[in-house]
Amino acid sequence: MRISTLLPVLILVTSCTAGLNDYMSRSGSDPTIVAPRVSSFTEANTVIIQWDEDECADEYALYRALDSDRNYSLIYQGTDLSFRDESVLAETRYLYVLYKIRGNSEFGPSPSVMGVGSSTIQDAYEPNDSYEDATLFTYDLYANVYGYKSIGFDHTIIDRDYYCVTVKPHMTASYTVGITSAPSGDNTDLKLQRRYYDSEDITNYDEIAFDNPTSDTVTFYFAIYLDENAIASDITNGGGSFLGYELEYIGEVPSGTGD
Ligand SMILES: [Ca+2]
Repeated sequence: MRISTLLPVLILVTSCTAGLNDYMSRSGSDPTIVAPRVSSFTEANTVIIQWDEDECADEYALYRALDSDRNYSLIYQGTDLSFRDESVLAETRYLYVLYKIRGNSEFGPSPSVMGVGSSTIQDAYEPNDSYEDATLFTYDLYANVYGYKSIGFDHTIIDRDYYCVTVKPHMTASYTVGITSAPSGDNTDLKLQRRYYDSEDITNYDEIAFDNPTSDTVTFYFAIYLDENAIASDITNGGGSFLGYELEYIGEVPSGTGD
């Protein structure tokens, strides 16, 4: 009985205290200038920009520019903590900066972040952007990698797809990475990096072997990504693209018998 009468009072006191703290911190210090976060490839032709709440700010103002001209204009102002930019052109790079508004003062700009309008979206195995998040290869799959660089190369987005394969004791397993639209044996714009090794070029549908001479099943890790030189060769133009590929299992032979 006593507890039930106390509870509403406690809740009221707690919320009042928080409100008072909000007000005091807001008037005491300026908002923090921080770059927003951006994701470009989860929905077609949509860039999503997010930022954290700042108790010292009344509102947020998001500005956007084409990477090609860097003339910023306001696209959102308000109290939300994210904005869906659906008015982007396909295959077009944008820069976003965030300002924070308190009273009549505007604080910013934040460092810029790059977003990309893209009609192609990331593959179904994302996020496999690190060895910890590597996709265990269990069957042939289609995926894609993307890479974009701004003019001046001050912003770079490079997708790296991490995979792992398990190879039985004393066996060598082979895989291919291929671009379906290109002939076998062609150079691709893709790179392969086996964990702990230097990167290597991927030749279209050439076999990539993982040799396990040990008596235990071994898991091999590797990454596939776009060659930086293929993304943008000219610092004054920037550039970027998506490239789809298939990863296939070819077969296995006893370790030491392959060529
Ligand atoms: Ca990918």
